[in-house]
Amino acid sequence: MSNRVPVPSDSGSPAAGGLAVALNAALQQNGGFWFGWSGNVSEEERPLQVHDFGRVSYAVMDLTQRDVDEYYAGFANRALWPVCHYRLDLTEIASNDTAGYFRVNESFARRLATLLKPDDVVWIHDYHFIPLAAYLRQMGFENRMGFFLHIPWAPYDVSSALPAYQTVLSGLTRYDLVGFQTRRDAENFTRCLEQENMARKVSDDRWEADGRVFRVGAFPIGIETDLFRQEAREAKSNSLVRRMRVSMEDKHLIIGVDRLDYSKGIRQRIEAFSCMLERFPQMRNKVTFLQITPKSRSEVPEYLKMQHEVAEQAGWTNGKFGDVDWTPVRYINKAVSRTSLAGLYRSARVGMVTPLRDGMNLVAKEYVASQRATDPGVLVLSRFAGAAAELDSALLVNPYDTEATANAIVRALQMPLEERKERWAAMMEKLRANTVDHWCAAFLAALAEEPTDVLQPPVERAAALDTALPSAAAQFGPSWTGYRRN
Ligand code: GDG
Repeated sequence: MSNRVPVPSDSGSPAAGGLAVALNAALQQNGGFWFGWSGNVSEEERPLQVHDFGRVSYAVMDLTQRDVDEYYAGFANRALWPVCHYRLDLTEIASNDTAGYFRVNESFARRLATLLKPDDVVWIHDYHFIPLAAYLRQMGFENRMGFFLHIPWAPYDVSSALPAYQTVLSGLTRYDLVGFQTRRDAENFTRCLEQENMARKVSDDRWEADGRVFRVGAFPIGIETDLFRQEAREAKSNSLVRRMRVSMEDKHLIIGVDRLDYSKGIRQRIEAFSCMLERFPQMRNKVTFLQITPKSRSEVPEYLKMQHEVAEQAGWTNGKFGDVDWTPVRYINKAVSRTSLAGLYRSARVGMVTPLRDGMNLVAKEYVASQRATDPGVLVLSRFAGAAAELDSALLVNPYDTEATANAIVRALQMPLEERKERWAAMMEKLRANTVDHWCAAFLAALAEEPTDVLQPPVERAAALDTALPSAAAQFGPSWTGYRRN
């Protein structure tokens, strides 16, 4: 289950993108449902729309405008997203949104309940659906249920700023397996449990809450490494890649690819590029920075604001350093095809992946996978991306430190071939050992393992979730008419 469902087109071909492909493959193997929001808004309650392709059924439901405003644009993207990315300054708390989040989760749970068979395994993805298992458990479902968080989990002092924090946290204890991208996220989460006295450790990765044992682990997501390499190799003939190469003349290409999101540090990255041009004048007219940034979540005001900020930073750099025959920053707001992307990565001497905070960051992995073994480019990677735990042979930077990032760009541009090859080979080894298929299989295998632990009587602790959930509904529920954001 995921918020968006990649329903294949009538041709039956699965949606592109590593995650969709991996999950489709796992589902095709075992047969099953992929359930979530259709992406459509409808004011009447319409039946589930089910599309069958092979052994997989894609079941989607519409949401009302109010649902979308409160659950998706509201609680998920204005509270959970910023808090999980350590941005309390951008967090907006509105009781209507909180109520909407739980209401919509309950409604998804009710719909899912009509599909569930007793031996079904349920795998729920991402921050939109944290309390889903709690609702299903309340309805009496004892199926194996796993949850994977694609974004970071912040330390206690940050996480606890979430509205309905305890209810959200205890909702996660209702799964059999809770997966995070990195050890750091998993530890942040278990420390939150300890701090709230909500669960006790049974063994290395097993915890107990209210008589149920659940597992917590790190499952770093991967990409389709070989396929991406192949796509990059074949992109030689791609017309967009060719046009780009011709227009570059003999300059080096630096590339950045991100959804337009404040967590990705795009403005700070362009600033570091500017700083590099300022401090190293010999680099002027020798490099071009291409930033590909499809717009996202434009319905959230903070995203509109940053669209302007990034555009302004790019314009400022071009105005200051550009010349009649050289545009230092090429900033585009549209998406390009996956093949073009792979080809552009391969053409770039430097890949800049400098988020201020990121669960994993697949662009870092895609950039590395796309490189030529004989002449690989250099990855400049933020220490605050989950990918840094695996890709520690990249040039790791603190994206808040503009001058240090500028120095890293120069170091990357001047790095001798031997060092580039060594660093790249070390990273490729990791990417081959942990593809998206491995990730999928590892999570599902861990989820299938039944706990064998013999439990001691539970220790006394804060209110059990079964009582906390209805009270959350009452506290934030429809009868609540308090503060409403304009
Ligand atoms: C979340 C977490 C975690 C981007 N522009 C284009 C394009 N893309 C593709 C990239 C990459 C994907 O979008 C972005 O993935 P990321 O991992 O970088 O970031 P999020 O979207 O924030 O994803 C993240 C991820 O979930 C998976 O668990 O790694 O930390 O935030 O695949 O290539 N693709 C095409 N054209 C574009 O213009 N075709």
